[in-house]
Amino acid sequence: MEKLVCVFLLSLFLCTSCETCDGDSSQCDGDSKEEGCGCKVNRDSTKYSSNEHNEKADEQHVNIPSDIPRTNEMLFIERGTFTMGTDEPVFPVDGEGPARKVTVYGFYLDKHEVSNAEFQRFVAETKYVTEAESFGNSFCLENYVSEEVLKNVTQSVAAAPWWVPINGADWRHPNGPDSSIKDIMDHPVVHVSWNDAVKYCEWAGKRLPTEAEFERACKGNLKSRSDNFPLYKYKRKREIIMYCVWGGGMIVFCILFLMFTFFLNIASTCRLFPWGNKEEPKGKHWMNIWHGKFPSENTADDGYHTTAPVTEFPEQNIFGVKNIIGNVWEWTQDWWETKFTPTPKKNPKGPRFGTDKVKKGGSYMCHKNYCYRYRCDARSQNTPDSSAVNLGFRCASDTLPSYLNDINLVQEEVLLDEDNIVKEEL
Ligand SMILES: [Ca+2]
Ligand SMILES: [Ca+2]
Repeated sequence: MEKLVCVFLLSLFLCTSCETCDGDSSQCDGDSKEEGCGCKVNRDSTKYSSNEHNEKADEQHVNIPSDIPRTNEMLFIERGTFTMGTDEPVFPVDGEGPARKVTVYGFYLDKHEVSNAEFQRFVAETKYVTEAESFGNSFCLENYVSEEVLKNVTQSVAAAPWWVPINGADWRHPNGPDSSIKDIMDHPVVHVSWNDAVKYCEWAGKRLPTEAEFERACKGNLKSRSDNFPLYKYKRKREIIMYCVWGGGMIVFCILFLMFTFFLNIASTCRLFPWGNKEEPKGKHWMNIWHGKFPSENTADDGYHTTAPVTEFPEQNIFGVKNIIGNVWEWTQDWWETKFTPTPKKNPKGPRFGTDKVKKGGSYMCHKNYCYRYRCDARSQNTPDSSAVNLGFRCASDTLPSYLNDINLVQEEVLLDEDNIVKEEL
């Protein structure tokens, strides 16, 4: 009997531990959307003329150091059906759920976020002027703007005073007019609007990924627990434990049931991140987020206070993507909506119209206690002309642009069998 009690208690412990992968939603206020993950830009400033900006751009041209390799290669993301969204949303108001089966056709996706160096090539060739440059301002995080520049700031976001509109902040000056990208050419370009990102992708012979494509690439063939055990989504472990307490004579059955569900899901429980559920598997950092107490303390445990090079951190899943979670938020094609149904869909492209565009992946400003959106299911939005110091993008394409044939590290065949998928899980 003692052994039986031990097994029962062990099962309860294991199941309770497993619940931690749901995320501690109680620490994250779903109403904090406007406060932490971005802010809408009031684009009512007068635009500079293109000529004026081209002259400024020429003056401020930044050479690309010769030791910075190209980071424009693309990965092949094979056709597949995956679970988009979740039935256990941390922020229900964001439209993180419900979970639904979505089939995405095969496509190519940039392995990296678009870097300053890559964007510099685009601007040098096209003389393109970003919207932040045209409007003359963009949003920065107060912590990294110089005192000199902050003296002239008269506005902030009431609900998020650390967001400040800075005149002269743009992709060449990420933290205000007295900052530079000279030493961070391999970091992701920021202060690019959705409209800017579309222009870059067109120039590169690519396009922005749909939200479904982004999430497919993020989840990397890892399965949701409801894939392996559909009953789970209706009978959560916490509920099962309550049945056991009330069941009395059903204890033996419950023990067997709990053990069965645990072992069935041990290799594929819930999927918060591209690599699995642990934020720092094996004690290592796999992404660039905020460590410390936001916004007052940034311990940079992952090595970076703000952006990191687009090549930094391990490939985040079997597809080989880097920083698809963390570093900077990334624009997608889709217009924003929050009402979804569980109906399976094929290659969804979002609503036809809208006011905001979807961004995915979270940024270096995200913390679990604040804007816990560095998860594959998480999503947020901004108007297409918005820009900020933590918002960038990467491109997708239906076919591989011919100029990439020689340098692309395409994964023509992705390991699909379950054994290999399990090996990749952490
Ligand atoms: Ca960091
Ligand atoms: Ca990212």
